[in-house]
Amino acid sequence: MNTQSYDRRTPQTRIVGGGAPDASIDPRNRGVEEASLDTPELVQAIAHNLPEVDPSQIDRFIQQYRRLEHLKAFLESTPTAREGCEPLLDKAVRALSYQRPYRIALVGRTGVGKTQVLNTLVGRELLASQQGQPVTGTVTEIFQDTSDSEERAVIRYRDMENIRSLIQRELIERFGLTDADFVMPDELSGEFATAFREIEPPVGNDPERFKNVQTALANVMDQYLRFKDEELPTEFCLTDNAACAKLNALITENSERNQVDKTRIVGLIHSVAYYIHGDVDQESVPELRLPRNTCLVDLPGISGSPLHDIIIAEGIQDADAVVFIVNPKRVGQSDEKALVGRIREAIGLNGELDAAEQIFLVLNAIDESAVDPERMDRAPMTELARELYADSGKMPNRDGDMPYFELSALAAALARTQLQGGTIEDPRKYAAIVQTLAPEAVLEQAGANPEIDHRAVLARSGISKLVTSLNDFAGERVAKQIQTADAAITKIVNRLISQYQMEIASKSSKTSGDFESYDEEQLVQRCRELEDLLLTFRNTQLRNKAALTIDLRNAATKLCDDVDAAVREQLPYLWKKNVTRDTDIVRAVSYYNVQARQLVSEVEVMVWSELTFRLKYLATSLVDHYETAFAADEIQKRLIDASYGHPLATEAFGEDAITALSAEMQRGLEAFSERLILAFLPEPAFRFISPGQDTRLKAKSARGNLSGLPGLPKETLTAINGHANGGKASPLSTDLMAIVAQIPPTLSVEPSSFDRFIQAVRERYESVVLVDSVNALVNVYEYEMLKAERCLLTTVEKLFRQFRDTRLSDPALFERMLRDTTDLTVRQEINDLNMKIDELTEIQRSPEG
Ligand SMILES: Nc1nc2c(ncn2[C@@H]2O[C@H](COP(=O)(O)OP(=O)(O)OP(=O)(O)O)[C@@H](O)[C@H]2O)c(=O)[nH]1
Ligand SMILES: [Mg+2]
Repeated sequence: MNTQSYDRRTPQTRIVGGGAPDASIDPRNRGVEEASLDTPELVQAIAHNLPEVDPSQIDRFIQQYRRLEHLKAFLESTPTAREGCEPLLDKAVRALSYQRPYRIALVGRTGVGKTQVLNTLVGRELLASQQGQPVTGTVTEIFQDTSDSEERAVIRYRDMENIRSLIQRELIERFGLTDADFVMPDELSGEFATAFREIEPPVGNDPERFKNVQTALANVMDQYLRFKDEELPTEFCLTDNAACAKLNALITENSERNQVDKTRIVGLIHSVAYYIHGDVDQESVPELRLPRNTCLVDLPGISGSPLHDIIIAEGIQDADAVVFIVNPKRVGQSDEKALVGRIREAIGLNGELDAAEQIFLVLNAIDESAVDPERMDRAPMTELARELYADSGKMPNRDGDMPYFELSALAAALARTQLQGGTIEDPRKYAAIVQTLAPEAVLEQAGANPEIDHRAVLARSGISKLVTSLNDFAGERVAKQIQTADAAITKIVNRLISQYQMEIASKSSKTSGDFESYDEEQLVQRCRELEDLLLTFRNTQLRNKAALTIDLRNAATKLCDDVDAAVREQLPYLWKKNVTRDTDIVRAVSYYNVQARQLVSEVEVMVWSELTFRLKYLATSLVDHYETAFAADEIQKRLIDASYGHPLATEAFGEDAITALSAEMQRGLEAFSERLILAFLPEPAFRFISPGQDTRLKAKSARGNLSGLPGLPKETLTAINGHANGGKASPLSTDLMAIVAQIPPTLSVEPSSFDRFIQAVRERYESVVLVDSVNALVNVYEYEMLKAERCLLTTVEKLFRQFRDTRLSDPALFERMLRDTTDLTVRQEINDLNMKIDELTEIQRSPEG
């Protein structure tokens, strides 16, 4: 036998083992404990604990269970939402706590046979029952089918907390005491107990009733103070006779110990829980089998004492079914009706189910009835039932068309014992009961021990009808539980959704609220900003065109210098190669003409190819210029930033994209520059030797007119120049042949001798490079820039079209766009609320609906 140190501050030890639930006072403690179970395990656990349900019910139960889990997680993450939901949430949690046993409480006046009914149902004389005086003294819970090896009972004593809450509930609240009448101390003490007894009944209350409750509570307090420092036994092995005797002495009202004030302790016992193996031989009386995980609760008799009333209220509080037992001898007496009021009051605390369905009215000990059951007057019972089910709208159909059961618990117990092969103490009494109750069950009258059909007796006892009814009710209970949970969850969810919707409405009214069109506008705006950025960049470039042209012209001048240098370097070789000395002046002149022309045309080709080659550098410098300006204005960065730094933007405007863009520009400008010189070739002014020059020189030589050689005659020069320059003499239109003719025809020539020629050559091409080519390249550059701009604009447009489409489904984009919202907090709050509503809507979808 275990003992428990009865320290006032020590919380009561929890009842463990047997797979039975904690019989804690607060029903909230019996929540859904194994929320993390996987579905198959959950199914198994539910099927095990609710064996009366069918598979579809299990499914529905689990669906509600999952909904509840989801809702709990939601409330966990949103503590403010919890406020006000607690009662409904508790209701749902309670409804879905499949581990909670099916609780059947037995109530009725003392001696009506409550304990006898319980003993009959468990199939043995487990609890004390006796005629003539109150026996059961406390809430007695029987958990069957324990898996513990040893059957045991566990007593739970009242602690100071419990006594304080009893006083609060039963005296202060019930009788409307105020602080002026009475202040509850932190500690219970002898002084307080004395003062407590002297509290006067508040006006407007029945003083006798007040005194009774006051005395009952004072007695409990006395017992507490008397035993608070004692080690009180809590656990009792039911196979140990001495332990059982000790247990009965503690818990039964009529035990010797409880008769004397000094040793009386039953008031201090909150409850006793029995963990038993149940009916080992279920096959013998299957009609008396109750659902698994049933907890039968025996209670003291009503009206026995105010404390009993309190205990009954505590015991009934969590009951699923209440078996209200009356005795035929008392039916119709006025105080029986008064009991009904108490019962209804006690059950009203629960309030979840219709009282009519929940209360099973039983007329017990029909074997004792003076009259034959066949001719019994049932009017008083019907009257009582009417009283009991007064406002429930309908009378339940229990036994035939009667609103109550008629039974003989004793006859049933004796028959059951016989069917289980047990022996009964007093066969004569059994025979007598059978004779009155079920004469047809007497098969053969063989002296003192007649042969009896025990099953027929059991049937006649009426108990199996009660059991069947309780079993059916258990099935309904699960359906009700599912319904209750569904209703509670749906109610919470709907309430929260409408609350959030109202919050959104009120928040929206403070801002424009229409975020969708706000987003659209924002995107259009952003897109326009980017277009402006690119246009501004282009315009700035165009405004700088004059400066760019000057820069480019400087570069072109340098280019011309390089061409000159190349010509200067090459000339001595060309000179040696082409111009020979001949003493014969006439021959020399004719050779010379040909040779000089050869030289000039070789220089011409060289210059053209040099130019073509070098103009590419001008193209490159333009691309460089573009890149530098692009970087200086941070165009790339601004494009990406304005596109919310979105991954699509970093890709579209990334390094690779920009490099590709300038490569394209480079290609365009280079291709153009390569053909640029070709474009000028038909220009006579650009040609080093005019087309007609050759023949004219030949004709001149044929006529022998070679005057001016090595210099050419003035008119010849004029004629040539005039032709080369569209008939007009120009300072540039110098005849190159004539200049060559002025160079001393020696093999090695002073480099400075070529100066005049080189200068004349430059005069030929310089303006084409510095003016025409530069202008053309700048124009093409402008065109290429526009091409690049168009390309960027198209990308921007495409990107923002994409943004508009994915705005809501792309959290990164949405988040970034949110930052641009002027009323960010409100927007954020509304967004949060919308997300909550989304989650709740998911929970809202009830499989029941
Ligand atoms: N003849 C007859 N006697 C019964 C029947 N049921 C119970 N009794 C007897 O009535 C007496 C009281 O029965 P209990 O079961 O102790 O009554 P109770 O309602 O538990 O009484 P309290 O515990 O005091 O509230 C016992 O002697 C039982 O044997 C019955 O159906 N027929
Ligand atoms: Mg009893």
